[in-house]
Amino acid sequence: MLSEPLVKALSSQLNGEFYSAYLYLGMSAYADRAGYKGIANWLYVQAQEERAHAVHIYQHILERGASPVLPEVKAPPSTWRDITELFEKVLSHEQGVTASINNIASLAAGEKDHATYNFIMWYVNEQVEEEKNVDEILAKIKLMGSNPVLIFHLDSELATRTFVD
Ligand code: OFO
Repeated sequence: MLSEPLVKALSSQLNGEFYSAYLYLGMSAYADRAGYKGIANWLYVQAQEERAHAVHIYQHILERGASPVLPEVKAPPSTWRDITELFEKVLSHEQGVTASINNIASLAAGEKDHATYNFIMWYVNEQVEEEKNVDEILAKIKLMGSNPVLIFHLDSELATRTFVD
């Protein structure tokens, strides 16, 4: 059975994952309207991944005999100065998510809840991957400057991403 503090922390993370999905969905719409169809696809797939992250936390809470708390998901911003600012926000958002996941890992370890610790380790590893991917995209965007050919190539590259649950 999950402890109260872990139910609270995992429920808050569940809510945060849905917020991430909302944030990336809104970003995807912005990129689509700005003509970056490939970037829009990458963000849309990211939103699908975030929803899957939320659902897996929901399932873990239930499997451990507790009830998830489901508060309101706050609305994300809907507009960005440009694609650089958008990906800077993705990176800082993911860094915040990493801190929150690490807190849950510390809490589970402190309580000797090995099942939750093992469960949350998947997220710890996922955050390493997510931060690395966004960091690489951001570095490319900064190198490209306003070169339309390079931007086109990056957009085409990001158009190939597909969702894998
Ligand atoms: Fe769920 O990994 Fe991003 O937020």
